[in-house]
Amino acid sequence: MNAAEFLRPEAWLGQNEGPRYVQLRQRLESGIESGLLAPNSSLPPEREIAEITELSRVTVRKAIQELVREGLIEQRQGSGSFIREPMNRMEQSLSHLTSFTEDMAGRGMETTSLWLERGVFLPTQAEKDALNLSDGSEVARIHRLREAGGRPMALERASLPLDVLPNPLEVTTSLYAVLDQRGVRPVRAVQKISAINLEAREAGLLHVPEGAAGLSIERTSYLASGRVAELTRSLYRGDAYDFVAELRL
Ligand code: 16G
Repeated sequence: MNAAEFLRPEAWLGQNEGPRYVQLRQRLESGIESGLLAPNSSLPPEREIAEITELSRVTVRKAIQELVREGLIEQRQGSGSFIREPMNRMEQSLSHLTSFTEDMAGRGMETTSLWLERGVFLPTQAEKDALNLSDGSEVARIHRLREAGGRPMALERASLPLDVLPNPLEVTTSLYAVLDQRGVRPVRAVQKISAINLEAREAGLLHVPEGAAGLSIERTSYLASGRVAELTRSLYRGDAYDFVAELRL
């Protein structure tokens, strides 16, 4: 069956089954789910879908816009709408204090970073409080887009006291590898996870539509001495991760 046959309205469009754009959206979703509308293939043009389904172009556009918002379809300037490649979700254990580089290496993936900010700065009040910084002290900050296997995964902003990381420029790939070498790798961490909707700039960097679901994870990690080593806020793509915690009695 090709896309045009699949969209013929006799098979799915009903009089009393709710708004027509919702019915069309559901039909397209089921085509994507079953693989009939394959990843990276193009969707027939709006005009053609309108002809096949006998729906108005406004209705067709509305259905497609919802699929774009859901991240199932991508609109490429000048060349139409395409089915997006689904993200393979990754399971991430919440019981080991590992780094992004280690997590991805464990899955056979190489990581790369796009640097957004890296240097020594005056701390914000939140950094002062979290890192117990004394008045007048500065903070090392690294902000990067983290990619694995060439795909953007998370935006991460880490802040560390200068005695833990005096020179943030030393970090070229893994922050934890640098801390390890310096003998200040954290041994314990507390994480707070919250659901968010990604704002335009964040969504753009993560290659998802504005407002897409994301996970915000704030990690505060500690040295064996009890000193706070790191305050990091990571924004993960919501379609990329499942966080898994093991519970025992
Ligand atoms: C992880 C940590 C982050 C840490 C980073 C170090 C979470 C939620 N966050 O992304 O706190 O700074 O790893 O990674 O897991 P790196 O050693 O690869 O730079």
